Amino acid sequence: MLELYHSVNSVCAQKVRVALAEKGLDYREHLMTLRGDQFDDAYMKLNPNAVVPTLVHDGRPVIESSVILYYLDEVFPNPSLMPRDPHQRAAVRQYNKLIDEYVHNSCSILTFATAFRGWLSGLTADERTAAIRRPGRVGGRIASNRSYDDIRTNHQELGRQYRTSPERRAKLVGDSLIACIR
Ligand SMILES: N[C@@H](CCC(=O)N[C@@H](CS)C(=O)NCC(=O)O)C(=O)O
Repeated sequence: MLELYHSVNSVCAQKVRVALAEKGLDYREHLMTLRGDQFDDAYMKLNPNAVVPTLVHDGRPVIESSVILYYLDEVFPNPSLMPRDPHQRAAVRQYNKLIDEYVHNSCSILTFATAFRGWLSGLTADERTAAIRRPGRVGGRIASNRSYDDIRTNHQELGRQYRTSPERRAKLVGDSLIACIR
């Protein structure tokens, strides 16, 4: 059985929902609010990073959205989400690596703050700190001027790779795509 811990707005979770839809796989949903439930002990046993998504397959967790995509493609190979050509497969991994290692990290604090702005602005400073639970990480990123430069640089690089690659269709969708997100 497949189970997916996810949240509606999370782009990382949307990636996995697209893959599941594309492969026509049924799964049990665990919809998270990300307003503290990501820190529940039971959830952190599945995903020690306290983020979504987490896929659980026959009781065994798989974390990290890109790793989950590769896992699903290996375990449920039809239809394949990867191109057949090894060079194009390498291009898919390279594109994902850029997103995982740079793009997401540089913008995650801002996107989290934007998505939860309404909720966060209604809390006191102490409540906000308790809710975020990672004051060091969040505060450090916000205080750093590099954050804004990182976001700009990484997104420019993402756009450059996407625009200049002859395999750009393959990078995003492999040889076929009809996904419908639910
Ligand atoms: N590298 C991770 C990132 C996951 C991630 O940051 N998820 C966000 C939503 S897009 C989250 O759960 N945030 C909750 C939090 O930071 O407390 C992945 O690709 O799965």
